[in-house]
Amino acid sequence: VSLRDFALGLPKAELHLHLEGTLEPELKFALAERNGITLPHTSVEEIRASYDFTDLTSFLAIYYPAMEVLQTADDFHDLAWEYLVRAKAQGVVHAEMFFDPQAHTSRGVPFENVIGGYRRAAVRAADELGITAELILCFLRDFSAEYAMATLMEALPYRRWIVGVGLDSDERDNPPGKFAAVFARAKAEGFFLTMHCDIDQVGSIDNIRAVIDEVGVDRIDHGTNIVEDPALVAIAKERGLGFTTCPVSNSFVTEQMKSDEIVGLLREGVRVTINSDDPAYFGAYVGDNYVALAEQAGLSHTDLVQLAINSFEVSWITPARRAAYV
Ligand code: ES4
Ligand code: ZN
Repeated sequence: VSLRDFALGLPKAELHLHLEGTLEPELKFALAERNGITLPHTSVEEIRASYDFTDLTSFLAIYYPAMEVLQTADDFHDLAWEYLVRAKAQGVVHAEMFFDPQAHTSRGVPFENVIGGYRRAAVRAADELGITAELILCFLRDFSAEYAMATLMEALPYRRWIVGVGLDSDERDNPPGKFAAVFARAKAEGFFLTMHCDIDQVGSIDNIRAVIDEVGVDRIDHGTNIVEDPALVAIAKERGLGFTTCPVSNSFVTEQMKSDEIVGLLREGVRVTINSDDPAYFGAYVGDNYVALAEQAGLSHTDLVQLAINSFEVSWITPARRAAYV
């Protein structure tokens, strides 16, 4: 069996996936039509061509405006459902999916539409695809801590539908400490915690240290700059901390996949995982990311198996949550 077939067929969990980053040009076009929105583009090909960026800032400047087509609960359902169908074809048997409610509530879309549509797709995936899916509420770090706290409060009535909270968007000038109180409250409410520590940010290693020591996260999203501090790597390994890395995304927002860092951590026994981040924008779903990293770094079939094992070990599947599906 070819490396590609092996990588795609390998049962895996996807743990770093932004649902808003799964908006394929075809669906964007269809939703614009359904909602009577006039896009600046007249075809799917033009939308695809507009998904063009060179770094994180230019990516986010395309990413947020694209979401205007998402309005009703059905829209959010359709987005998540299409992702889950694609994910299944990539070997995903469990997905923990980020969603950015503030990217929608900030433009007047009710929180209920967002979470209601996403949850309906997750339940449907268990029924019709035989795969489990959970939601992780992500705060946008370029908005205020007060708005994040208000969003957390708005989410509490839906807590059974949310496994954990995360933090994403532009890390520059928005260090983890800005959200210390929000994450302390989320932890007290029983949510698992993760935060993005993006690649090669100013002060990356200090942010990673703060996220481990002060916030007390259960996982780190990206976080491969941790290799700059071997003592911190040793702590991460000892605690079994999970890292959700995204090779193809890295190659878009920086110059490279960061395969040396990812494989270095894997060889040291740190629980690194491979994920897709924003697959509609980066052109690679999670299995494709396994293949890309394997080809770049010369990984063996056994390495890929270890990466898949890691994805289950650092997932937030718990006996109680599993029981809720059966
Ligand atoms: C993101 Cl690549 C990336 N970085 C930061 N925040 C994000 N949200 C979605 N994709
Ligand atoms: Zn991400």
